[in-house]
Amino acid sequence: MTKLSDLGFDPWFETHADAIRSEGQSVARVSAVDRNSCMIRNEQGEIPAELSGKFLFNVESPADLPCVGDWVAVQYHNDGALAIIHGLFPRRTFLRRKRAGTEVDYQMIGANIDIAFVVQSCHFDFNLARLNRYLVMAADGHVEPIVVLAKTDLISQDELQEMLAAIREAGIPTRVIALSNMTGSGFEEFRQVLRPGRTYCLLGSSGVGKSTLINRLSGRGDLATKAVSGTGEGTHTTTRRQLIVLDEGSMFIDTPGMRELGLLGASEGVNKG
Ligand SMILES: Nc1nc2c(ncn2[C@@H]2O[C@H](COP(=O)(O)OP(=O)(O)O)[C@@H](O)[C@H]2O)c(=O)[nH]1
Ligand SMILES: [Mg+2]
Repeated sequence: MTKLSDLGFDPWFETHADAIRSEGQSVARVSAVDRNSCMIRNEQGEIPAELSGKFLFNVESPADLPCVGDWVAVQYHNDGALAIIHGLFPRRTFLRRKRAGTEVDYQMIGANIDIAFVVQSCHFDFNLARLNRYLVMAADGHVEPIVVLAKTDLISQDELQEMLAAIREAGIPTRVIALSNMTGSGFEEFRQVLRPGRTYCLLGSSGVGKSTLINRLSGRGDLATKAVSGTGEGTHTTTRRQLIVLDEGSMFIDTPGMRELGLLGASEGVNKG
């Protein structure tokens, strides 16, 4: 059976448990959030969850709502087939974006992420300003970043060296992993970063190779999309955010593309979904 610690519940969260969880309540992790539904993961598996009336009543901003990766206090109903969310644990780390038109209102993208891989494709996507915006976003939420330069098969060794040099010249000290999903070059270095019970996410434009990378990790192909339809909903797949547990125990939060993150400048938004 899965333990909560396998899902990332560690002593830091444990110290908050008494304040958040009332008698008769359990701890679970939010594994998917859709427009008006969510799922949680516990020791048994994944089940639908709803917010208690009192919880909803106390919500003052979107950031108060559970997001994928959050730890929550829940009560089970229907023989454990439904969870009611009563409380939200503090977030050790988070990724969030400003909501359009406001300075203070944030939308959560994911919580309790240990490492964010900021993925750019060497081929068409490499852009230092955008890379910096992602790194700022990670730093803002206390998430450790690692830069991934993907599709190295499409450029020469010299071109790759120039990109690596450009990153250093821009004063970015972040670790960089260069890889190709086609040849497998660099993949082992990427895989070595992953640890069971830790949570990762892939950030980056559409088309840079994020899903291909997750599918390669899972070794099963198409896992990212299967996990979506596997919940039986499947219609709002583009807005859905979900937690994927890989066989070796590491977890990935599948985040949407950049346009949705509000990071795209007007000139960058065309033809990338
Ligand atoms: N040449 C090359 N193509 C890749 C690589 N990784 C992914 N692709 C292709 O790039 C396209 C977009 O990949 P995808 O994983 O869907 O990107 P995502 O939008 O970031 O999830 C697909 O056609 C992939 O087959 C790579 O390392 N090299
Ligand atoms: Mg994708």
